Amino acid sequence: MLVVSLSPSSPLSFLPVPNPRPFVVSPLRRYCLHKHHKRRQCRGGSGLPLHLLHAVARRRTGIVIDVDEVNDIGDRDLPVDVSFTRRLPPALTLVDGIAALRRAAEEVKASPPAAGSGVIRFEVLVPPSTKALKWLCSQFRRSSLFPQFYLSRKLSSNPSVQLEISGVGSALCLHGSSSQVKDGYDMISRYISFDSDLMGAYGAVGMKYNEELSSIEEKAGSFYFFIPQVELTEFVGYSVLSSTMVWDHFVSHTFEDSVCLFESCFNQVCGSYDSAASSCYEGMMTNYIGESHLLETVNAQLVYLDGEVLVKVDAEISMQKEKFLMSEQSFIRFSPHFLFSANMDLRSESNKTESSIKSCSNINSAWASLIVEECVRLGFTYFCIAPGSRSSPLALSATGHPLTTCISCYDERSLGFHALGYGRGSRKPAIVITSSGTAVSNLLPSVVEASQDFVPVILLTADRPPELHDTGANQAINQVNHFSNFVRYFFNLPPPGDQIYARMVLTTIDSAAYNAMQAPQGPVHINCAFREPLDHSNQNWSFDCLRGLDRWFRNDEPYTRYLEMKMVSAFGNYSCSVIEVQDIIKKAKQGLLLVGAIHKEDDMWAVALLARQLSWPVAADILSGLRMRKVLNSFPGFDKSILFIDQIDQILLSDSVKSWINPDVIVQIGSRITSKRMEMFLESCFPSSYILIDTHPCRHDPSHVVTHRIQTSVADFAASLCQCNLERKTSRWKDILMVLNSAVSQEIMFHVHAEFLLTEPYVAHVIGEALYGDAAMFVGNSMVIRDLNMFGKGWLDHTTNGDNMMMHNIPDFIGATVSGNRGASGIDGLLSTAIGFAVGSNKHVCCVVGDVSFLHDTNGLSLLNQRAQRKPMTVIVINNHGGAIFSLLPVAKTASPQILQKYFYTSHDISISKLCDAHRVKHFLVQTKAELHDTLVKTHAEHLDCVVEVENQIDENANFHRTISMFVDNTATHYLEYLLGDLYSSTTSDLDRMYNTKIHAIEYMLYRIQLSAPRTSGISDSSCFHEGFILKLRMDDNIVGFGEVAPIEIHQEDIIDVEEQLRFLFHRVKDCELDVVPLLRGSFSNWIWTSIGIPPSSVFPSVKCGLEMAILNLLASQRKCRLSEILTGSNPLLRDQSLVEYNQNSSAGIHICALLDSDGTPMEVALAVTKLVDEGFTTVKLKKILSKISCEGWTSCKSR
Ligand SMILES: Cc1ncc(C[n+]2csc(CCOP(=O)(O)OP(=O)(O)O)c2C)c(N)n1
Repeated sequence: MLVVSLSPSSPLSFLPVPNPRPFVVSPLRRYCLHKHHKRRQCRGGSGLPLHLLHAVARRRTGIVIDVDEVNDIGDRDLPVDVSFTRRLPPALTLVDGIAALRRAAEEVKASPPAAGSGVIRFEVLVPPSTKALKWLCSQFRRSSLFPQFYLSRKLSSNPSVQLEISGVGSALCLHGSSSQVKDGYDMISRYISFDSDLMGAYGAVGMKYNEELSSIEEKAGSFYFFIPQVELTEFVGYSVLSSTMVWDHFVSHTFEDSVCLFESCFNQVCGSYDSAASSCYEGMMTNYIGESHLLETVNAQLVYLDGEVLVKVDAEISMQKEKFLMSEQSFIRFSPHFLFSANMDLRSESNKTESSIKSCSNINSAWASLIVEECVRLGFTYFCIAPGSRSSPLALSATGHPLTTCISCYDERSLGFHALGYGRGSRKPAIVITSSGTAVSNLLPSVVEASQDFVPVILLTADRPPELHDTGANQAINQVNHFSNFVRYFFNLPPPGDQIYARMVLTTIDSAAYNAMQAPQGPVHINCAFREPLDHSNQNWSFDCLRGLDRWFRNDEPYTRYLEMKMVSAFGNYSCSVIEVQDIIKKAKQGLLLVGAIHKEDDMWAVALLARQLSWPVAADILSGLRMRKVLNSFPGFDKSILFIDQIDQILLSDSVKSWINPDVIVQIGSRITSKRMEMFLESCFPSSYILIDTHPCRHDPSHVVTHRIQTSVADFAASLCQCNLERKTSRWKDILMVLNSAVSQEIMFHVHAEFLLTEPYVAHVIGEALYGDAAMFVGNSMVIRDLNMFGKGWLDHTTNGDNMMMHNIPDFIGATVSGNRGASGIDGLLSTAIGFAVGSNKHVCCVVGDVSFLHDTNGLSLLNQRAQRKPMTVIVINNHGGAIFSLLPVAKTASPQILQKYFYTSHDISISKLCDAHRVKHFLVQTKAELHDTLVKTHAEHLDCVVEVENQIDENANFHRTISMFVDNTATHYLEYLLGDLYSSTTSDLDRMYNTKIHAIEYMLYRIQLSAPRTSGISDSSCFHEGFILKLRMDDNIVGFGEVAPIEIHQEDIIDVEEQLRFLFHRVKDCELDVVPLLRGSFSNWIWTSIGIPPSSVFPSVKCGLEMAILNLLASQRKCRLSEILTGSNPLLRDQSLVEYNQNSSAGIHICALLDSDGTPMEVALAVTKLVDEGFTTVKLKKILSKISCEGWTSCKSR
């Protein structure tokens, strides 16, 4: 039995549990528990007298039902009268989300429901940086709203997903003891709405909580559950904020009461939440808990119930904790001073810093400890340490601090890149510690990359003291301003001495950190000279130098905090120049949204909302995270709300498209663009306005085309546009772009899949299949990033589908981070950067690099071997045995093969497998498509760090790239010509009309034709007739098109089944829009899927064929042209010659089809064909008798 009680007058008592489960807590957490057990003054965390807080807390409780006191349940176990959940549109920020919930509640308040009982729930998707624990700690420190809780639990998918939820307030509370357990659960289920997967109740079973006494006691059968007023549920890529209003006349809690409660709750929730706050959770937890008593126990673990769980427990009489969804970690605060937690990672006591600094054996060690502690307080806890003697004080302090994570590497160049990668992933700096001399110089490549691409890194380089400089002393070089203007800040710390106030050390770190994090972010360098002793040898020093640090010793915060004063205009208006930009955007006729490299998930979130708002076509760069977006909805076409022109780079291969596109306004988010073709296009297209948005102030405008430069976040920019009511315009230009994108995408897909060999474009095309859950990509330079930009595509996350609780209301897609070293685009340090990125982002990283790049950084393999605090990663090396990129550059046409091989490709036959072996890193070699797939599945399943080597050849790769480019160029040119051709240019809105064309009615008629001889393909009978259906489609404007549905036995089609399917299609096809594009190039199946909404494979071939024919005939009648023109475009003069040939070789000239028996000699057949051609037949189909692969009649021969 566990009994804990707490009242203002009695200290917390904690009696041992009879069969205690082992605590899953680290020594640190045990220590923290000990600290909080100390008796405190009877004051709440906010400093208010305790009794007052008690009173406030109780006033704000919603419905409370003590099940033990309910004698007669009656029909209270029936569902409430009204129960619904409304999902509001996604919000740009958490503040917007809160405002949206408030507005929704206001609406309900304005027209209150008449029902006597009900549950109304609102949910809003908020940006991914809104984290449950952070929200709780930063929001509710001074709140008098209780209970406040946090829980996390692993979902059982593979790999498991962590679900984190926190919440405040109680809309409903139900508690009771064993005798009434069943009825109690029935009563909870009364309130749980089944139309919301997220709705749940939280609490404890086997625990009796007494609110009056603030005590909790272990008691079998007891339960305490509450439905929170507001909760935040965190998912991969987004979070959901929800509010719940419950009223019930049975317990005299009216709708007005629930509104009152809601309002008082939201007044508190509106506090600020700084998503960018870099301080670590541990620090936040300490502040949040403040002076309260904390009880840590696994027995009082939170459990939670959703609708599904309730159904299961409902039938049970005796309740056990195991039957519920248990949290792995939980935390609940019932009052300002009564809280308990299970398995939480809480912060150590303060005051410890003072003693640890004062116990330093010498001043070097004291300064090093101050530096490390200040970094930790700033939230920078990742230390990358290179070996060296002069840096010993720093290395010893960093490794000795309880909250740091350290990694080492003998190669400073790799280490520097690793720190860069960490900064890329976490958007906060890693700290690099090196010795003096060339150890420092080796950091230059990574410093250059960090500087060019605005990645924060803090370099602490050890140095000799001044008296050893310029004297020929060993390993002493000039390290002052070593990185010149590649760093944002440099400071040369004097050698430590107790005559200097230690505060100076702290302000130096704070200043460096500020400069690293302030736009433009980047690397900062502090050179730290040390005299001996460099180890822990004793050497007296005076504590006088610590004067002024009392406040710092007492708290957990950095010495100097740099605060931002946000200027808010008195009228909430934007400046004239911003209004000017809004105006330009409003008036744009052909606006294009270009998304360059962006790094934060919140920015991807904001861009998606911005794109929806603008309704412009979106061209997303591979580094935007939106190109290889994670598709959450498995129904293709569901993300139609945004028109992604993913194939823009390839579409621009066509000169005619390039000169046609002509956007009048371009808005570019994120200043870096990968595609050179795109850059060249931007250079030549001269839009009237080119608006660039990025957080840094630098001139990133290589083509010198930017007319408006706005230094702001995407969210702020999108918010400014929210105000100007953009109208959703449809335009012919946009539609054509969509068509071109779809056609080129089909063309690419065809080529990469049709090629038997495992090609590099194929790898880029399917690599998304290797991603899952919260995966991210790191892409190398050279061909890899270009291939991904050309052939990469979104991916469907299979892992979260089954277990994602919100399948019905999830967004269509979310951004998936793709990172790369594009600041200076070096092929050095890529592996090390990728590993750092995996640590910093805490994601499953898939890294793809070329072989030369890989060889450039094999020392990075030593970092791969240290699995400290990171998820497993897959490194894919595209081994074409040299630098393939040069084979596609002009030099490949002029230089001799020998020169190319040796001085450009740097061809090699180095064994990647043996290099991996040497570092004990798992290696797989793949040579075929099947092997690639199998290996990716295997590495995923086994959670391994591994290198997957994809074998390839430079020349084959170059040829395949050229082939695809040629076909894509032709396709884009052909389609543009087709869409702009005579047929569509006669009136202004032909294309629009095309989209407005709907099937008005569908009819069919059975036909039966007498045959002169039995069918050659008949299996079951030798009947002399052929039967099928004539399909008639009619448009709104009474234009009709006919098709023939001719069931064929070898397709296992039966006339009755076919008729049944036709009848079914009657309803589905009516009112379907005739989007002409998917009908072409064999993509009729797409039309069936996206427009009719049924899987194409379930449609009989004869029905598919007849339907396609009827639609094509319909379109031909509508456009008063021949069927061939519908298929091939109208104006052959505009056509590229190779395209003409290509089309002539396929089916460009189909006029009439003829079917010919081929049972004669080849000569006889040839003569018969010649005769038919002379008669005007352009397409003749040969009937192959022996193999019985025959089609009955002409309906099937025109299908392409
Ligand atoms: C540090 C550095 N050195 C040289 C280059 C020039 N360079 C660009 S791509 C490339 C070849 C890369 O070969 P690989 O990594 O195998 O990729 P692939 O070209 O085969 O895709 C070289 C040497 C560079 N970008 N950075």
